[in-house]
Amino acid sequence: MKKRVLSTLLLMAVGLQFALAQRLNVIFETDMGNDVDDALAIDMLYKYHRNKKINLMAIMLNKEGQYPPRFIDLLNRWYGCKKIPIGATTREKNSTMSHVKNFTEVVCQMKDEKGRPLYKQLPEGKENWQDAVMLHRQLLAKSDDHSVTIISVGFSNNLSALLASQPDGFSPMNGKELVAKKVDRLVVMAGHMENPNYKEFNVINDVPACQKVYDEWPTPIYTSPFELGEKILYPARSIKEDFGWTKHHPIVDAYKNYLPNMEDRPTWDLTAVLYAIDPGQMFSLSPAGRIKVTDRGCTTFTPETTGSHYYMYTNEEQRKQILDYFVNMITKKP
Ligand SMILES: [Ca+2]
Repeated sequence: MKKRVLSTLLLMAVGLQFALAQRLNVIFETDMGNDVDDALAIDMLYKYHRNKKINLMAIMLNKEGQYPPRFIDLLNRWYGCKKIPIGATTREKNSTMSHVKNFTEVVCQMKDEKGRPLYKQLPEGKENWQDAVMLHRQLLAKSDDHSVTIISVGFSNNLSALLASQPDGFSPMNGKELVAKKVDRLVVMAGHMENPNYKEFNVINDVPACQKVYDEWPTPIYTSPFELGEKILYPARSIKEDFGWTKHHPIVDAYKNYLPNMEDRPTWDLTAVLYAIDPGQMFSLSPAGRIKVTDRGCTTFTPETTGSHYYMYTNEEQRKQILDYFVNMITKKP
């Protein structure tokens, strides 16, 4: 009898290890606060994490200010994922949107009928986030080789600084060596592959950093360009009608604050998350090639058999499938 219990336990342990090994390790880089597609995208990540499809190792802010990381802390608590570490950029005022009061601040400051914070969060004045580049290095150093997927849906400042980082207490490798050894691939929302004159927001907010990442990143890069997410609109109708199961929802509040007139919104950042984690047959992929970022912030793709850059595109059928997937997932309870 004892033997049987032991062998059952052993089988369970092996099964658990297998399940853990199957989980995709993900680090998320976001400019949360500039547009609400980051908020919709992170809803998906929390659900993948809670369903054990991924191990969300960290959430990194490449947008400056205290409210973007404060908002992530609030979301971590709301989704029951308090242990996910938060990294923040140390760079000051790096984006064209720095001056705008954005939904991260608004949602953090929402109050209930008794004047208390509507959503549980870190007390004012406290910080539980750390330097994003240090956190990247710390997490990569202890990861298995080629086991980490980085999804970047904002600016490239943190990733560029990671590449430039030097050996430290976490690893004797420099940033580029560390990425080459530990990262499997980078999935990015950036640029425009159909219009070589288009200055895409994520690119132009830090052109030198974006150039450095596309020129020097030592693993394959998969890019979801502007025109992909632009053609798949998240329906505001869903935000208005599909969340009756909860009185308060921080992503719904973020959406309403960002788009008070309740327009539909392109799904740029969501497409990068979906491609990285559960693409199915919903995307088509370019041949191998090389993406270059011009000094003006435009992007070009040149096919090259030895290239390590790819970009995604979709047909109408795929776009329908992707939109159904997004609405179905985002409207579900976590
Ligand atoms: Ca974004």
